[in-house]
Amino acid sequence: MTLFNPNDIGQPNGHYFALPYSLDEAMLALISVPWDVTTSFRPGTAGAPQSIIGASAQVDLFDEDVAEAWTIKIGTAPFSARLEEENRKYRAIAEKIIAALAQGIVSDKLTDKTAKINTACEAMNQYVYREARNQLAAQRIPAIVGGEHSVPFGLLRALSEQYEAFGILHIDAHADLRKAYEGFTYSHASIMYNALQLPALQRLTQVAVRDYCHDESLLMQNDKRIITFLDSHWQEEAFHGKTWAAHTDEIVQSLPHHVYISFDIDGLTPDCCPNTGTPVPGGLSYPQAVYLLKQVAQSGRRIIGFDLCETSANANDANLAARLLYKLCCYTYLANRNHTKENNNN
Ligand SMILES: [Mn+2]
Repeated sequence: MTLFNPNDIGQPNGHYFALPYSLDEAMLALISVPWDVTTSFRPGTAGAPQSIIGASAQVDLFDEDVAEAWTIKIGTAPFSARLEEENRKYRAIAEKIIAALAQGIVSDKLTDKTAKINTACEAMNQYVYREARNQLAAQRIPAIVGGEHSVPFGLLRALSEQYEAFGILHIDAHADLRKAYEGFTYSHASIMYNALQLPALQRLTQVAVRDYCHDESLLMQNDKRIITFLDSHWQEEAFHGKTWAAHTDEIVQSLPHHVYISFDIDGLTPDCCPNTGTPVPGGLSYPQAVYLLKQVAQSGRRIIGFDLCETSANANDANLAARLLYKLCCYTYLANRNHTKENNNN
């Protein structure tokens, strides 16, 4: 093997950040899930993992918060060509369903097609679940690069078997609390509703939410596990002088010891991700988001996994996502540095 020099330009090798580490030696495994079957508005997130891999070769591996960042063993799980193929096939069917729904058409044929989509999404969940279980069994921290936001469900299921209790830090423009959407049980708009059915989920802390329906607002009020830091509330408080540091402190305090981070890129301001599926004005700036992640990592909490979803395959969007992904990896490493593999369940 040629010697790896973190100061050199990355040489694309199919791995995230063009890192030389094999999956076997990795402490963190990035699982690509090229899937956008249920995307309602604008597809294209299925191409994001490949675009992010391409853009990530340009990310400088020096990190201001983690000096030894380039030594972090970030592994790239193998790409599933089958999943990409299935995505193409079922996306075409889903588009017909979504178009028919927009015209108010209801038919048995449509119901049959919707059932097919739900079966395909279950198979995708099963794939992610198996991948996540394999990584956990090998003592690696599993993380997902999406894909639309439905894709981490299999990973959340695997984590809920691994840990007695954990919380999710959910950064997103949307609440994702719909009980199915457009007939799709495993919709991008339902991921947190589905996550709440997992027995180990003790807290769902939502940040940057600014686009949600009435049913979702009721669930936010009625399920005591959910704490939503609505975008409008903190922005207004900021107008009155409350600092982002003070907000961040409240967000971090709401989280239990074991934290999973679910990062929908549309939680950021739309200039950060102009081509994402459903952009909404408002949201966190990139530095605000990074500061929040850093505070979680430095709080003594343990980050047990994460996902980064809803990035478009567009090269500019993928560039920002690659940098955000690196920060997620660095802070996950930082949060786990003092935990040994032996006390995995502590
Ligand atoms: Mn989402």
